[in-house]
Amino acid sequence: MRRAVCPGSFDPITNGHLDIIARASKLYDVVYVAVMINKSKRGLFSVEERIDLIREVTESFGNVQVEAFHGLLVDFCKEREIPAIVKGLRAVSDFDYELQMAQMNNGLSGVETLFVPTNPTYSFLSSSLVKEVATWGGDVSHLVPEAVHAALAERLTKPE
Ligand code: COD
Repeated sequence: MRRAVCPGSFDPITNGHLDIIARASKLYDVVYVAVMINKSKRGLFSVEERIDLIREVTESFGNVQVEAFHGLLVDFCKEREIPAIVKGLRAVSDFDYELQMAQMNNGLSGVETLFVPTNPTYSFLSSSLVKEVATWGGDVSHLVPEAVHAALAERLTKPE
């Protein structure tokens, strides 16, 4: 069974993330989506909300498992016998940090990182930009799945 993981914060999942997960799901038998918990960073969506949204938008792929994890990504991989991390690369600016993480993860446990070039339609896209634009009423409907668009509209119009 060929397994890989797509890790991230996914606060919230965007069409850029979804494109990478969809492409990984064609290459591997099982793709884990690991929602890595960072306790020092308060998200717009709770980890449970992010997981529900990711499950909803990846359900049709048929081989994607979504889980939360607190700790090192290499430990997530070790516990599930996952030999490969799949990451999307947007631009040269991503490369420096992604290379450092890939080398560190490989040094820690031997896990390999495979980079998938972003779909050019989404090369500028990040969760933070989506949240910023949506907060000020900009249209992000073409940048996120429908379920995420609805969740953003609800979250950003409700007082905290
Ligand atoms: N197009 C293509 N790919 C994209 C796009 C896009 N528009 N946007 C995001 N991606 C891909 C990238 O591969 C990105 O790395 C991934 O999706 C996740 O993106 P985010 O923004 O949701 O998540 P990040 O960057 O906050 O995630 C960082 C991790 C959580 C993966 C990292 O910090 C981590 O592995 N943490 C766990 C702790 C650990 O092991 N630390 C040591 C690392 S060496």
